Amino acid sequence: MTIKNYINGELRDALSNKIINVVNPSIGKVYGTLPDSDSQDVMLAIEAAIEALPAWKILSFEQRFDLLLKLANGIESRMNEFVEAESMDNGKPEWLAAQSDIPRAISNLKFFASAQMNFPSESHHTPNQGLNYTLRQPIGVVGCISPWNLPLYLFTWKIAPALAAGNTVVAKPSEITPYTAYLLSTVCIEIGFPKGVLNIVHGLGAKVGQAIVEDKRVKAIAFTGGTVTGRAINIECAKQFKKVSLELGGKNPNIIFDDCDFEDMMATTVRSSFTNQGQICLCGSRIFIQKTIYTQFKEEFITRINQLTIGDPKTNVNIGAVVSEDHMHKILGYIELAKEEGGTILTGGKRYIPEGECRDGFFIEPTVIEGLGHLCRLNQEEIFGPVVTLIPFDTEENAIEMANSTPYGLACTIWTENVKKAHRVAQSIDSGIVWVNTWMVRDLRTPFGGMKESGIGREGGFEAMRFFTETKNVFIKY
Ligand code: TXE
Repeated sequence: MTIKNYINGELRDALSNKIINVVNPSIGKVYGTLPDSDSQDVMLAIEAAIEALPAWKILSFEQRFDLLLKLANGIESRMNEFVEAESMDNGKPEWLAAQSDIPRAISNLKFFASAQMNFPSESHHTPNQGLNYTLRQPIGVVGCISPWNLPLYLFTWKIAPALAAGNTVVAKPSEITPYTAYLLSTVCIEIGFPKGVLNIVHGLGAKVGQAIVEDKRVKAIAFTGGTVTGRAINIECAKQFKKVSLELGGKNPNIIFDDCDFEDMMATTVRSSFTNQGQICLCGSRIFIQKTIYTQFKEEFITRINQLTIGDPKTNVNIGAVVSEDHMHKILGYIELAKEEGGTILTGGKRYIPEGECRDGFFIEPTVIEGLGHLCRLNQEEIFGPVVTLIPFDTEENAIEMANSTPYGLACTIWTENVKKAHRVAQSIDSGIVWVNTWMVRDLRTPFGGMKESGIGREGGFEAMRFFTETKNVFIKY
């Protein structure tokens, strides 16, 4: 498989002709190559985006709607191909890509196709003086940089509102999972998407990503990825006063009170801990359990975790491979750290070696750890793998204090049947998203993003449309 850049409507190699290998993590083998692009390729993409901008930004809503819908339908008509590619590239089970990643990528495009038609602007009458109205205009050329955990899902989460708002785009998918973004570029060609409006440049973050961020002609950056990278991007954008939206890591608390619906909580907590091998920024990695039900929780949780199946993502397993060998070693390193910090591994804790074709794949057993203080590194740093910690608490105040004790503030889940308590805790938690008695229910109209080191700004619904537009107030004297 030879993945190519998509620049000015054409599939191209990197100008340098350099390539990078791309690995299927479930078998641990190279399956293809992607262009090792650099600033020269980014330059071409930016020039194409500049040229395409005047026509794209004045397109009628209906025309833009039709084109974005065609992209969505183009993915849908090749569903199996996208599902297989996403699973092969990332290691996630095919059923998960089929139920979640690819349908959600389609929804992102459909949702923002329609959102741009309904995106309101305000007007304010200033008594006796005149009328203000707000224009929300395209920014120009924007950069979208996305990670490997939910490859097409997050890629489209950025490019869809960027395009819908009338911008042209230079996008960079993760070099670890480039396949479905490449397939999307073939859909663009199939449906005759206007050239230069969307450009996809593959390659390393330090070359391609950085070149997009540093170029002054790129007027805004929407980034999802690690906090360390996010900080570097933020610093560069600050120098240029460039608009930036950052969706970064999390260390999300899952707070379980003794008055919860135990069965519902248990089934959901298994999912919120280990879906996508724990590689979702919204996974609940720190599980706080009220002391009164701690033992009951622990026994039942371990029983359920031990029933999870791991292995070949093409089969009906619960848990597939983690994304790469490096990432596997990072996660295993954290498990070692847990032991050094005095934690007890209740289940898991090792690399898993399946039989057959996947024996060289990068699998880790779902791992549950107890006995660690809430301030130790393991409970402060993002692991981003199938590893959770159990932490007992006494009171509501105690739970809130520990939940808020990390530098992150992305998402939180609260389990209680007491509605007053649910509201109290929800308003006291430092996080951009709170779920009560559920996890990862996403309505695309709602604001999405994190506090503290989990990011800056909000995406989703009109928040994303606002990010991708420049706001201008016009005042007309009576
Ligand atoms: O992500 P990076 P990495 C967390 C998770 C993970 C850690 C590191 O904890 O272990 O981050 O993962 C591009 N300028 N999350 O290193 O590097 C890169 O090519 C511009 C959380 O794989 O942040 C890719 O396209 N771009 C997370 C994208 O940034 C740069 C999802 C993300 O990669 C760049 C992923 C640079 N200097 C990891 N350097 C979440 N919040 O969902 C890299 N990139």
